[in-house]
Amino acid sequence: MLTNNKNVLNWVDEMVALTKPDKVVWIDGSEEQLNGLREEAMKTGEMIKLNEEKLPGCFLHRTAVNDVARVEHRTFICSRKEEDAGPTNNWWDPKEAYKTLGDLFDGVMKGRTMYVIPYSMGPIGSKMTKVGVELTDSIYVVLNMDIMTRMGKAALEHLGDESNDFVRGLHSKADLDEEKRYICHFPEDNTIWSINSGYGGNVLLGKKCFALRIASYQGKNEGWMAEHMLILGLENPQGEVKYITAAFPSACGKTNLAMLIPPEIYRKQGYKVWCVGDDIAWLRQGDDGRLWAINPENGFFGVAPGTNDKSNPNALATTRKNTIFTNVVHNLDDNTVWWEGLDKNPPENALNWKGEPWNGKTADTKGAHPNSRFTAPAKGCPCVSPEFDNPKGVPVSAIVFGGRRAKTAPLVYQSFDWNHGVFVGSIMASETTAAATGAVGVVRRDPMAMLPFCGYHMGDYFQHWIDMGKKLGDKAPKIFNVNWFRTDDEGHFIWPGFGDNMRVLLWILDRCDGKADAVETSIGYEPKAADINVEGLDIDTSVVEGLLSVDKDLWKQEAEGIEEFYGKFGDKLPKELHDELEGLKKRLG
Ligand code: GTP
Ligand code: SPV
Ligand code: MN
Repeated sequence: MLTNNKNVLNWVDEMVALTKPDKVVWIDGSEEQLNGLREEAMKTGEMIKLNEEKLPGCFLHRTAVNDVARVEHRTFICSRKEEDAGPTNNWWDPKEAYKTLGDLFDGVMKGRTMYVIPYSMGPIGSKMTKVGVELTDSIYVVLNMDIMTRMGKAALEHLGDESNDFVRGLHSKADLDEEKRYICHFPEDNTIWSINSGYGGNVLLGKKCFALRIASYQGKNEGWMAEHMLILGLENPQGEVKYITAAFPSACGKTNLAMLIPPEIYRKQGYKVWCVGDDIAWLRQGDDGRLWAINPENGFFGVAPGTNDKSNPNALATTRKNTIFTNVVHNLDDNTVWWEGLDKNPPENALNWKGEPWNGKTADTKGAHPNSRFTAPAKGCPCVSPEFDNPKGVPVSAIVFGGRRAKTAPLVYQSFDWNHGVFVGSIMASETTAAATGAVGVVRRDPMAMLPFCGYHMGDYFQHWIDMGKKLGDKAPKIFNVNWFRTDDEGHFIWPGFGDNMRVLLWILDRCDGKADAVETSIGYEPKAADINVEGLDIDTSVVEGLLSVDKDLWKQEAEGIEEFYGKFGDKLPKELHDELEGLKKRLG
């Protein structure tokens, strides 16, 4: 045991009595203990050790074939009142959920070991940090939590001997039965129960379950925000760094933007991008009145396919050491890994993500799962921010929303003010991706990229955004929307994206500094096409004009869609957002 905290000890005892493991192991975070677990997982085949010379400290893991993504239809918010979960969440009466899952958890760890994982979300010692304890029967979970969080003794020391303010997470793989797979959140009890899955977002309980669903609820009650946002610092040639947070839905480009390498023309001048976080931001008003952000995580759980030397060299470099790969191709010739979009040289003698023989030269099926991922320590990233562990976090100049929209949304626009910015975030829509089970490529509303992650009523969440704006006043960050995914008539992306997104970020920061002009349109402020620098690109200003065009007919349809979506929230829709929608309709004529 690593603590004298009775609240922790009593709860662990209770869960041991329920799940009845043969053995209980407290995870202290030491390399020695972790190495023992790696050995054990290699013996059972749960983890495959990769080529130590080419990929030192790296492992491959394959999940069950029916268990490769988040399961939104089996994810529940179990607040006492149904109304508190709101119209966008699956609600389950907590009494019933505890009963149904309690029966499934009863004796589930017989013949297995329970690992007790204390972990900290946020730098140890930060006022913004919160502690969780996850109980699991999966070594894969322990080894991933080691990368994704600050795990072990230090987390319990941060909690102290008296505090009861920790999130109680219980997870069992059970038998991976998808009919009995449940991811349940009890926001009023600081509790998460997850059973019958072994896939990242369902089982690394510090991530989406705690740092977004539970934390968003805590943030509403305590006056801060938990958001599905990357955090990056952009350094100019004078050495000044300004920070931007950006919310894009799953698999829509957060990791890529967070680690961006500027185009050559900017690199030469001395511009740099620093990565503070790639998925989650906790935001709080600082003593100076501004909004400050920390990344509660300690690693990246990134999408593998499409990651390569051109698209995201920093992410690729990050994955060359101490990384766990999940559901990618295993190259048997040199015991390394491969995925679609890594290079044009797929291995011939390989196993696909299911572990079946696969010849990348002749196969007509994908080798890696589209949602295959890498778990890599943030400290291994060549552009990790020097502020990464700063307990104060970083001050935010701009908040950016964005999604995958083939036609409607322009490359970039700025909101008229904070409340209009909340409106812009609330009307986000994006094509679905492989990050969750279900259809891919279907446009759905995903406000602030939080549709699957908001732990309470989305109408109250909008109100919380409005209230935060009132508190921040004229110190509030400016709010923008971007879309890297507009397509031409053949369905090709028009904007080059990736590193070139820097060109858009520069306009955004210039707007924050009052240095750039804008054109007022019916949806917000847009750059003049000439203000997006296309030097060194294969496109000219007329293409940028196209990317910035606002099709009023499409937007009129959009306004109808928004009205219908807003209808779901009834009385809980803040009046401010209703007024913003009326304003948009008026401007569209
Ligand atoms: P989650 O980890 O699921 O939250 O995803 P994410 O938002 O971090 O997305 P990520 O950066 O991993 O990108 C997902 C996919 O989008 C990858 O296949 C990328 O190659 C692709 N992508 C990212 N940025 C761009 C871009 O600027 N343009 C285009 N065309 N594709 C992009
Ligand atoms: C996402 O789906 O947004 C992810 C991956 O970041 S997961 O941890 O599975 O949620
Ligand atoms: Mn994500």
